Amino acid sequence: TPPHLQTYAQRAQKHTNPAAKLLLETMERKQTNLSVSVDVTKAQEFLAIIDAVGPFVCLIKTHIDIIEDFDNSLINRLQELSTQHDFLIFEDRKFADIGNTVALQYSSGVYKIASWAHITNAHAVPGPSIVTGLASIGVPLQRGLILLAEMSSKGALTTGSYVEDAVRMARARRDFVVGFIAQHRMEGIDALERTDVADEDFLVLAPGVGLDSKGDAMGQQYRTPEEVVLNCGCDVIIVGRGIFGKSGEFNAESVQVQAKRYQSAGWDAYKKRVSL
Ligand code: 5FU
Repeated sequence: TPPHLQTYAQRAQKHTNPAAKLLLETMERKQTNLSVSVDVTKAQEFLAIIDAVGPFVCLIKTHIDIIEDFDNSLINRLQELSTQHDFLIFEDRKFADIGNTVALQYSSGVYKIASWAHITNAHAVPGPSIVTGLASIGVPLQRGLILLAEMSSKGALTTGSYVEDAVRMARARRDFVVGFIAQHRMEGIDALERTDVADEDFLVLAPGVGLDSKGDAMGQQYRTPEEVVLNCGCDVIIVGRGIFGKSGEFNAESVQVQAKRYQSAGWDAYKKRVSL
């Protein structure tokens, strides 16, 4: 049975990467495949949104470098919320350099991403050495890496053989690479169909999800949770502005209404997919 037709619980039992296993267990336990992308620039609003959506998500996605008033206490608070509300943390860092540099960017500097993010991501463009560099830091800390196979933006260059090569890079490091940012499940691509690895299970995290809008003025494109999860076999829906609205306009009640709405839409699509 291909991964997208198995339940998250079944997949959690078999997964060998600690971060992916924890994520799948969390999805099953909380009945949610929703990840909220908290793209706001003030620490207080960032934490308030996370506290509000925490009960409804499996994963909080961050861009830690957009916070204007960052300090280390923010990370402590984020970790407390992660424990309190039972979610994992995904820093959407999109590493894109040589192995030695990304290892330093991942472990060091102001943010020390590896010390708090269960999952981070990288572009495939530098080739396999980017995975080797990040793995040197992430594997000992039981982290997981997501490769960017397909982007959601209009005119993205992530097409054709680039996507296939990203999947080949992931297959070469299954202890650390746990999935893809993509718009479709990758086994659906003919050139990538394989039967020799029965236990291969990559999670597909899909950004570009919205129920009320088709896109924004800067090339973002949205599809519904049903299109993404049921029709295209993605596992996690990533939603930003569809849930929190505009940066600087936090309203706890409306954020929770939207988070519940996306949680149900994502979970209903998943139940249909696995025939529950
Ligand atoms: F890799 C990608 C991608 O292909 N599309 C994205 O939109 C990442 N993203 C991120 O998901 C982007 O940087 C935002 O943080 C988030 C989408 O936010 P939105 O408000 O739901 O459009």
